[in-house]
Amino acid sequence: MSKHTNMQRDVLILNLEEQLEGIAKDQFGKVLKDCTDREAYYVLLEMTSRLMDVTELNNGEKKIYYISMEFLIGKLLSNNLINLRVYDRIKDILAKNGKDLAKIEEYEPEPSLGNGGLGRLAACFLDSIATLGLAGEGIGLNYHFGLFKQVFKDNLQVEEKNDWIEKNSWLEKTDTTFDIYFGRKKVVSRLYNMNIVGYRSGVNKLRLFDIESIDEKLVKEGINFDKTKTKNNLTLFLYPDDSDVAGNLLRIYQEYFLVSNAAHLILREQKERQYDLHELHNHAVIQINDTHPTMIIPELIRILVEEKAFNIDEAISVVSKTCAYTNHTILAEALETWPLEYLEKVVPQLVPYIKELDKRVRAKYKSSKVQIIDKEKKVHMAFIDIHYGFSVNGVAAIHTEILKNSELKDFYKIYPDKFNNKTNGITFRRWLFSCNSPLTDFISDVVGDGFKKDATKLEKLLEYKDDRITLEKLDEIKMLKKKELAEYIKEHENIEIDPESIYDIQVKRLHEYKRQQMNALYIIHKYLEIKGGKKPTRPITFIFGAKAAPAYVIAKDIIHLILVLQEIINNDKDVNKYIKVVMAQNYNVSYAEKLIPACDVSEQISLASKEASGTGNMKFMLNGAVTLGTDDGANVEIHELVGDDNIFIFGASADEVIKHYKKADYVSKDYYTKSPVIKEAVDFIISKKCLKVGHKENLERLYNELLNKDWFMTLLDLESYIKKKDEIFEAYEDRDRWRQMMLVNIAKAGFFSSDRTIEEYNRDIWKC
Ligand code: GPK
Repeated sequence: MSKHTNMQRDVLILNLEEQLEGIAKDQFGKVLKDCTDREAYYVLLEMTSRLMDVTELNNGEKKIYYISMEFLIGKLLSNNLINLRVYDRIKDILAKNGKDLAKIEEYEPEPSLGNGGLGRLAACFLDSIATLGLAGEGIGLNYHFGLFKQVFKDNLQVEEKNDWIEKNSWLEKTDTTFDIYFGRKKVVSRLYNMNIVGYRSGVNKLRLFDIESIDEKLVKEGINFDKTKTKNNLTLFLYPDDSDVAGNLLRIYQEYFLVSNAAHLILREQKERQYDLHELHNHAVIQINDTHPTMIIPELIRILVEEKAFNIDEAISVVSKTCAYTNHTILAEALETWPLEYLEKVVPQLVPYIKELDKRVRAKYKSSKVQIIDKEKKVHMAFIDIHYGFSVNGVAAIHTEILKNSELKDFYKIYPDKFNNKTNGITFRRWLFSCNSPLTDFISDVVGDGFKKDATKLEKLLEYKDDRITLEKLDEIKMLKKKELAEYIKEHENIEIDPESIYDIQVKRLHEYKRQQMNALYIIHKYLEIKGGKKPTRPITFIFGAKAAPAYVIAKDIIHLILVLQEIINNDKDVNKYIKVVMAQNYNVSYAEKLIPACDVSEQISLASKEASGTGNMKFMLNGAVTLGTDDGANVEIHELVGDDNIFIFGASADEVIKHYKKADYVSKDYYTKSPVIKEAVDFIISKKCLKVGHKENLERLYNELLNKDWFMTLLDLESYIKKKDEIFEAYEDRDRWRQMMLVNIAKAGFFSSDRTIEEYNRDIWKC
């Protein structure tokens, strides 16, 4: 950091109180004490922006461009204050003025720029890239209504637009605009910047592109709008409903709009720095976050050839040395394949280049399995990345092995050196320091502050494994967080929960492979047991949070079932003393920050082989929850780190599951017929009790799905799940053992810091 900016920063920080009063006076003509919480929020926004403006930009000869359709950044105020090292001082000043930062924060709208793990990972990565002082930026889109806002009506999910952008926000409008062409159709883009400040480090930028000609009024009812009006709708929503052709085309428009802007931005910067574009790979590295931004490859090649006088061989060579690809899933539906015909419609200028790339592969490799354009004229986007990028990484050890040995094995044979693993991570600044300050402070008291820069230092906690006082204190903090959550849930869901009960939490996007339906079947099983006179030792609160894609019918049926169970169970006097169900409405990052610190049992129950990594599992562990999970994704690594005694693993292994798929020999009905426990639970879905408060159509469809398809093998693992879950609840009663498990989980979480992940990306891929 230069002396100049350092000094400006010091001056600002020395006079924080004066500054805050000055801003309050300018903006609202009041002293801070008299400001409302909302006004205080704007004062803090301005203060933080000023501090960021005098924090030096991270710089370097080579820059990372993390291109992603999603950045699920969450609220930024607390995080920015923590990273700028003024959090405690600001808190004190506010307290002196009768204000509570937590209350003020409620007025910050949560940016709605992502959907689930992939988007949240991108946000954690930006935090770590900045923290490690690497020059790097995120490039994404500025969706006006983002992902939808979820509301429950009549026990169903209803989608509403999420109007999150305020005039006064972290977004900074720039003068940069580009002309983006879709064939001959032109759209003008506009760049907005957001500062991403590292922890005790410099600042980077998140670049968000928008269209100038956006028309928010296109959205009339819910989240419906005219999908064909590209010039006006392009950045309205993340994930337009893609169940029809217009939705698919819009998604391609969005993806091309993203990458074409990115290409312009990157090439402009190379020019400003007077770099030779033949050396692009020495000054830029582009990380392609899943296949969504894959078109950056043909787009860069096109521009180099058509506008920068490269020959095609040179262009392909330099672009291939610049681009790296991360795979986040093996689910076929998420591996994009676009009909060539769609690409011809949206981006005809790219098609000759895609065909050229395909032709070169064809000339070299005969196997039909590695061709970019298949027999049905579908373009396999991932295959472009693998052939024409220099790195392919999976996001957890088991996931990368599955890519190498099964899903992408034909590619692994050709390019063994391109494949590498980068186990995901999370930023501890948000998922510990900010969301759980009592725990953070306590850990600092016990083992010192070192873990804040080097997360592996959390291991020092292990020395206190037998220390009663430490263990009791951990439990006290958990109770505090459970009480806070109970209050929040009372206020937001109007459900009363007992902090003395076990909090069992499953929060993540709703998908059949994540198997929220299996959790629901356990709840039914428990309900029936209680009705039959078998009571659990201690009350249990089952908490869910999940949005279903608007066009994903079965996922919405599962939400319906959970809401139906919530209504039946919470209103049944015989049962609600022992169990309760909470389906949190509009689960998002801010909600996660309240749920995770309060959790006892972390549900990570995906069908083995299907969850590439998971990152919620890491956040829960870090906050002292114990995992109930399958040996899938990063659970495998958690399992290895904490050992058999500190985790509860059940269910079929990834190998077994893959075999079932290969042989196509899984028949869910066999499990239903053979097991009375399974039968009873599944039948309850269409029982009179459920049909009374639920909808026949939804419940019957779900019942039939489980019985006749069950593509993600719920019934295969249900019995072992029930057994393990009973075991974990039993284990909770051995309070000493449980507290030790909490401690071990926290102590071993250091590996999952995204700082470690980013160090590995940089060491093996980016080399900045
Ligand atoms: C994977 F393919 C995708 C996707 O479209 N969206 C998404 O959130 C998730 N993911 C995986 O499902 C998680 O297992 C993983 O932890 C996360 O990406 C980040 O890698």
